[in-house]
Amino acid sequence: MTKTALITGITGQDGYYLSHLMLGKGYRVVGLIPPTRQSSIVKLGDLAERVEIYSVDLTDAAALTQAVEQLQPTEIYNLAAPSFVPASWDDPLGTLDLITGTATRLLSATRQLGLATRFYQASSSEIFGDVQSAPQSEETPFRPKNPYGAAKLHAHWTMVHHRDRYGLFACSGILYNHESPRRPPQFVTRKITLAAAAIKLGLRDRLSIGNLDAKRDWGFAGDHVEAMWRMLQAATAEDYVIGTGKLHTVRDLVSAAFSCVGLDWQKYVETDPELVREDEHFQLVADPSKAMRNLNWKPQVRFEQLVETMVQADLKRLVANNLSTVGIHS
Ligand code: NAP
Ligand code: G4F
Repeated sequence: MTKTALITGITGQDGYYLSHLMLGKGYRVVGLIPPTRQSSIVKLGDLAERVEIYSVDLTDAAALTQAVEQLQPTEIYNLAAPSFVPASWDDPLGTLDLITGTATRLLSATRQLGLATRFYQASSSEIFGDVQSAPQSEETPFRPKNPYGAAKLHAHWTMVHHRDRYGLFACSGILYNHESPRRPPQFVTRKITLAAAAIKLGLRDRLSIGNLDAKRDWGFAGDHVEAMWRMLQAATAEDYVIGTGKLHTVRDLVSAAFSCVGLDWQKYVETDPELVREDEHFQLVADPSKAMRNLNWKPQVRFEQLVETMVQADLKRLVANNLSTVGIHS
């Protein structure tokens, strides 16, 4: 029988890579998209015709339950979230409601309907927040430092409660930063690769950036969605830390991106104190050994390859757009 995968946040970066993976495995893929966000379907590009769309407001518990009852999914991937961390300070309650609320509503629906649906919660390294040690594993204490991290932690605990109390097959992937040419331009990787490409093509001459010494564990989105799927195929429902285990600075990122286009980054990059986040002294880096051991998962794409792919994609896109500046964000 054909398996059905239900995905919230299907129009985001991970939604695209996960849909691609699931379609390749023969799943019927259904995206739950709110009526107000139907215009985002265009972001699915070549997959728009291959996935099904179910229009539903993710904040409407009854409508979500009806969707789950009708679709009878084999697996649910709950990816929808306002995912740009600084924005969560502007709307903490909206962030909490969408992230925690959607997880709770979907888990409750699965439980009430008595389904054997397997549930994936898109958690984040931001739940570790102000870490006291590095790298972080599934045993590391949670100390979120922003409304986004707090909402993701609440969603995580809600999932754990449903697993422990009701026996649902549910798990969290605690994912570190993962990137691709589909990453929106406000995130630092894409901001940099887009700027390097635009400067190379003579479309702009500066890039303003925040803290060059900030560090992250950057992997490829395609690798990380593979881990999501593997978690739901495991014999037991468990949570996993997913990342490359390697730290790089924003300076490394800028240097790698500009060297892809043969430019000296120091001539074009300026720092803007307004873009520096407070209190970023911590080192968020994964210890993915549990996923490597239990899921036989490991990242395939190296940092330099990832940056190169993103820069080349941005060059191609800008050239294809007739060198227009559409889509360039400063
Ligand atoms: P993304 O590209 O920002 O996509 C987010 C998705 O959520 C989009 O489909 C977006 O719809 C939808 N969404 C946002 N706000 C919404 C709202 N108020 N109501 C309904 N839908 C809403 O994020 P991603 O990079 O694919 O990440 C997928 C998930 O993993 C997210 O939950 C994110 O928090 C989490 N995560 C990501 C990373 C990472 O490094 N990428 C790391 C750890 C965890 P539109 O397309 O209409 O905007
Ligand atoms: O690309 P970022 O904005 O991603 P951030 O905040 O780490 O969050 C991403 O990863 C999380 C998982 O670890 C996800 F949960 C979350 O949804 C999202 O996908 O910033 C990365 C780093 C930060 O240290 C930031 O301070 O880059 C630093 N940075 C330095 N200058 C900058 C800039 N970030 C942005 N966006 N813009 C800058 O100019």
